Amino acid sequence: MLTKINHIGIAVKSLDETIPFYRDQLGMTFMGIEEVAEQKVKVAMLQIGDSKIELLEPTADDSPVAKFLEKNGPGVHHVAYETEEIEAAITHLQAKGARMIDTVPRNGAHGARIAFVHPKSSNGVLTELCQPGH
Ligand code: CMX
Repeated sequence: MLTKINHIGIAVKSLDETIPFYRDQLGMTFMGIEEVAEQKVKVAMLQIGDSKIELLEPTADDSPVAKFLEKNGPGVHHVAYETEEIEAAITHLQAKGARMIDTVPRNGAHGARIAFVHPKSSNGVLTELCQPGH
């Protein structure tokens, strides 16, 4: 049902100030920046091998990522698991007792369809299901 970790999301105050660490010091490939207006974030994706890091910068004071930064400061925000069948994955998790924030998938970066499991139901780690747009 879930095939691998698709990416790790990291909340940052500024993409411009953070990208050089991942691109220039760690040597990751910079894949570009996209605004996800619905989520009030700008997202930068970086890749190394088959692994991806998603940097998240809030675009408004009431963005969920702005709230996270206020409370915790910059750091790991979520772990995203890949699936080819997001509706089935949501149904499966609900049947197993998980509390979904999204019972219907919403739009994520790069044409993906995503759904979040509530952090209270996943031991404090915000967990995302992600069906890539391909
Ligand atoms: N990790 C752990 N706990 C988190 C959290 C996170 N990333 N974000 C919020 N929480 C906690 C809060 O601290 C809060 O805890 P308390 O009740 O103890 O205060 C609780 O969860 C509820 O948080 P909230 O922000 O008040 O609640 P909302 O229902 O408004 O939003 C959430 C919850 C997780 C959906 C939202 O904060 C969020 O982060 N949404 C996802 C945004 C995002 O990453 N979008 C980009 C996706 C792009 C992509 O991957 O393609």
